[in-house]
Amino acid sequence: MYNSSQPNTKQADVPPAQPNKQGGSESKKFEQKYLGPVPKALSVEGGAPQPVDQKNIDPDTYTEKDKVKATFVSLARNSDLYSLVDSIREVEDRFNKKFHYDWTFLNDVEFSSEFKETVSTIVSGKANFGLIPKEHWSYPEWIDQEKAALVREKMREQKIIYGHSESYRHMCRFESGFFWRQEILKDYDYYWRVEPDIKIYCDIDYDVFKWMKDNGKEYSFTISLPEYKETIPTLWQTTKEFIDKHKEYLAPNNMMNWLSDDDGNTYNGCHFWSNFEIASLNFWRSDAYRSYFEHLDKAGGFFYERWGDAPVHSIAAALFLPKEKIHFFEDVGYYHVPFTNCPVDPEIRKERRCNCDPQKDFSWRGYSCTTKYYNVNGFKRPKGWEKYTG
Ligand SMILES: Nc1nc2c(ncn2[C@@H]2O[C@H](COP(=O)(O)OP(=O)(O)OP(=O)(O)O)[C@@H](O)[C@H]2O)c(=O)[nH]1
Ligand SMILES: [Mg+2]
Repeated sequence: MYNSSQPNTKQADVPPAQPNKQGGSESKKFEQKYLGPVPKALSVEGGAPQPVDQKNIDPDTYTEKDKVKATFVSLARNSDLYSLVDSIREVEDRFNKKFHYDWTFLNDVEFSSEFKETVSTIVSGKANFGLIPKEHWSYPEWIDQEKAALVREKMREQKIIYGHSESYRHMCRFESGFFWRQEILKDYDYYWRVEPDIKIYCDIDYDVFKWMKDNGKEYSFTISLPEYKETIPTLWQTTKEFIDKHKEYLAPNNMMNWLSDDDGNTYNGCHFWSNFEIASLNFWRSDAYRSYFEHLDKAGGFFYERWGDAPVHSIAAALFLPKEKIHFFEDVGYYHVPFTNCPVDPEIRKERRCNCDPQKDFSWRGYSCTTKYYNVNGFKRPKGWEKYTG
């Protein structure tokens, strides 16, 4: 709402702030979309749903100093430039042109001048470019590289998605254990991960970072689904060994029952699709996560199997955070091939000017893990979800 070059000047496309008086005639001028996400409610058996408390962002009191230390983060190759430009455009148009948060681009080789010049012209905040140190994108000394190559050969024959790829493994290990350690991110507290070729379908008229911070959220997602089991044969066993040694890291009120259908014995594969994340960098920087990552990294599964950053992040968030710190953004509208999140309630699509087809929404389908997220949290599902299950 406030432009860094024009503090206290409201953007034209956000309505002027009015006193936030409940019940007064002025309150009509506030719409939920300017104050935060659509509020969730708890299902109460036999009773009316109970709204979940949400500390909204009052545009009347929002000033430049309320901005959070946050940045977009995009890991990309030089060859991803024009696919990433499309994504940046989406995020800028729907959100960041109103807030001007910085963008941070990371690469394992130097960005080309074409890359830097092109993205710099379309971001509305500052653009940072980071070169990933070699030790964050290479084999640790305990990995047997021949064994790793044999695994890739076998996974190619088995046609496991990205199973043959060496760079994909470095990418997943980097996104799990290293992006949040980059020097260039040290002054930021929150980030929004943006990948090439994504879409944002709805207007986001409030500051998502501030909303996350004010409401104590540390991790958020738009799509969740089960992982391909062939990519993570020993991830759960390795996780259980860690938890057995470090019970102190398990959050009270965690979401183990979202990850497991038998009290932690086996993993059901549910994970947040990490190509979209708005989250706290400080969560990854915590002792619990650092020590979990180190344990996984020593076990070698990033190379001897094909552990993805999505299940790794998700297991950590679900176990080390209390469930109320994990938020489902049902109203931003998101696409990354091949899945879509599109609000199924027409009122929400209208209010937030979404340009997506609810028939393509993945949230309420049989294969989605978002249904289970609603169940374990006791949330009431959005109006009309039952028409979008098949
Ligand atoms: N610098 C760099 N970035 C990479 C490399 N491989 C992947 N990335 C980036 O890492 C992110 C994830 O890679 P993707 O290829 O999109 O992986 P994915 O989302 O699982 O698969 P897709 O369905 O192909 O999108 C993207 O932002 C890529 O631009 C690499 O070798 N170097
Ligand atoms: Mg991708």
